[in-house]
Amino acid sequence: MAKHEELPIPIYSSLEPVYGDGSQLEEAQLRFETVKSKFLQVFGHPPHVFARSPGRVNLIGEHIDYEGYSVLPMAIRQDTIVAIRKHDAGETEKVLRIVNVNDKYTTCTYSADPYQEIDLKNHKWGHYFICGYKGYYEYAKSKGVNVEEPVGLDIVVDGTVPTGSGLSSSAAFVCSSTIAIMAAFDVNFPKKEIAQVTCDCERHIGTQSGGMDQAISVMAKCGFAELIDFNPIRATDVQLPSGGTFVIAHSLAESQKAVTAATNYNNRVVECRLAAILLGIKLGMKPQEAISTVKTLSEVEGLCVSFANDRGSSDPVLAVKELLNEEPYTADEIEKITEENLPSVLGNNPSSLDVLKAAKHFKLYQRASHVYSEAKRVHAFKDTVSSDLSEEEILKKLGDLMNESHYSCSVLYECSCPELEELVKVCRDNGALGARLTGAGWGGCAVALVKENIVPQFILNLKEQFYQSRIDRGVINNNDLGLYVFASKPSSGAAIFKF
Ligand code: NG1
Repeated sequence: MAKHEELPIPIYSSLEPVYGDGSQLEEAQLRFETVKSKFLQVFGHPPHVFARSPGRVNLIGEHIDYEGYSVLPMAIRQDTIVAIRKHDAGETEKVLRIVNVNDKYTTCTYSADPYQEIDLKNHKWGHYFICGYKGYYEYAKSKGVNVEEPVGLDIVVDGTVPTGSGLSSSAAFVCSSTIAIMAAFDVNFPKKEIAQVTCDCERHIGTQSGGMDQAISVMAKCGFAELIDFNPIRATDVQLPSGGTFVIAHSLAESQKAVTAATNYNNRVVECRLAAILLGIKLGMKPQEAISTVKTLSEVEGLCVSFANDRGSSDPVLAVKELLNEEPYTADEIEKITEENLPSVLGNNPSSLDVLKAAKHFKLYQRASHVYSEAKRVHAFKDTVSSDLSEEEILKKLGDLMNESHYSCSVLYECSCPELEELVKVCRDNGALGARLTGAGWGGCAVALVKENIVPQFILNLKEQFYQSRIDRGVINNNDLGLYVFASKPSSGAAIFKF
């Protein structure tokens, strides 16, 4: 039998295989009806096909996917639905018109040119669809698919993954867009290839992202979290202990990843790259060789481990501690070691140049320590789940690992914020076995591991101690609380619907 990731995206003619048969199905039926009537109302035709892709919560393994390390997320039920109709070749209007069911997002219109540049200085929600559109053409061409002359596309989108929440609304949108476009052109590919295409094409938005979100959105299986490995992308099922539940809670600080990329997300990618190059040089590589071959910390891990081995340890963090300065580096200090100026070390990549312009200094010691230690925690988490410890002990250990991960994100990687710190503390004070920020951070959600039997009381306490003051101040509406704090079970991955 073909492996799950070798299979193409499933095509269904009813909603049940994805949404089950309970209240979730009713909610989905309503959403699909709304999308369809919006389509008819705006375009005067029904859509040809629908695609959906879920958001995700990352349980452990933060900011290490782009360094080549495995991560451990699960898909959540919130998703993005994209309905699409491909124009006939005879239809004259060669544009892509993207409408959202939510009026907050105004209609975006783009040319049908698949090689258009995305205007990054003028951020629009529709840009994520264009990422998928460009991705489809680039990939289909590379696979020898006859892509023909571009035609117009009509699109309606409906998303329930809260934006800027660290639950990857962006990947849910990029993946559902890419898959809907493929379905409209009547092609389908193995999931692991689509996971790679969608990861590559989301980078058109200007973030140098890793592949975690797209991989889980495309390859998730109902009932399992997944250990995602990279190079090549692979997913291994992880059965979570039944006595624990993951509760997701929004800090209500919105994290605009694409807008803050130069100081936050891409800044960390660049710092990791520089840390890796410096470690490579300190461990015997010629500067030129390190610059041209080392892209990620995982590539110099072997050297760091050998260094540690010689000192009776197997921990790469030992090399970081002994070879990098704890004090932040200036650009000059790094250039003395690389013997080349930083723009050229970073290949004059435009988004890396934006990072250099914005950065005062570079905290290489802290970032590398986080990455190596977080990578270890992911495997410790996976091993704990499959160990023969008692369920009580397993849950306790998973909670401890989550707490350590949060500490590392907050102190070493500095991707937390005051609201997340407060929320994580409230979670722990109310019985969470572990709690941590999830996703890129700088706002967005926390995830807490809570014993199944206290979940309702836990959520009530969070309401009282974190959300009530925000409801009183009008930050959120009392009736919307369920959108901001909820228990989540692992959901299924992307799907195509043809009715
Ligand atoms: P969010 O911002 O939560 O969607 C981002 C990246 C991930 C990963 C995490 C941090 C994208 C699409 N996703 O996730 O690849 O690096 O941050 O672990 O940029």
